[in-house]
Amino acid sequence: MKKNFYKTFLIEHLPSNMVANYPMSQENPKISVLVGSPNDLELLKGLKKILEEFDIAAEYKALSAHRVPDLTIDYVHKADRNGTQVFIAGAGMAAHLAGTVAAHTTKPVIGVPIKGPNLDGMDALLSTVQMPKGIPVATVAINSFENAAYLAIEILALNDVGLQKKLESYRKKLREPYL
Ligand code: AIR
Repeated sequence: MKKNFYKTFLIEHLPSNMVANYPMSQENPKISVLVGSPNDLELLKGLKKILEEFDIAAEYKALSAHRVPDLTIDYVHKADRNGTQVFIAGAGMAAHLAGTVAAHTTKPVIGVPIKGPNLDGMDALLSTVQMPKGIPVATVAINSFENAAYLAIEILALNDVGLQKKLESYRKKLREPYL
């Protein structure tokens, strides 16, 4: 109770970059994963499994940059303040979700273009990857939420030796079929 009061006090009174550096309890998500539609949520199975294997707390939300822009922006601000270190944003078609997230946080944003019904995902790929200079979105392959998860883990591992070790043993396993 005391701890929560202290945390709420910090969130309300300190600049967000300072709050983000305050060591949050385990239940605070390190990674926020957004998709543009509830229909996209099923694509997150592989990503969820990877984050669980690496024991990383994450939060999952369906939010559309076009249909609920206000809720999307509110969520990004809150997640940023609550300690999210990396955002992953996946959307299909005219995919502006990752760019919108990036506009409202200085944390790294990983974009995942989702394959839609018409252009084989090229529409979302180009909408996500072609950010004008100044505000980047690190874009992974079409539907590749798994690579988004690994990239997010690599970013977190910059400040986490335990996570770095886990990544190294995962990479060793990848080598096995070639030896
Ligand atoms: N979308 C929804 N709002 C903005 C975008 N870009 C995307 C979703 C989904 C596709 O549009 O990410 O991949 C179709 O959404 P729905 O809800 O019609 O299935």
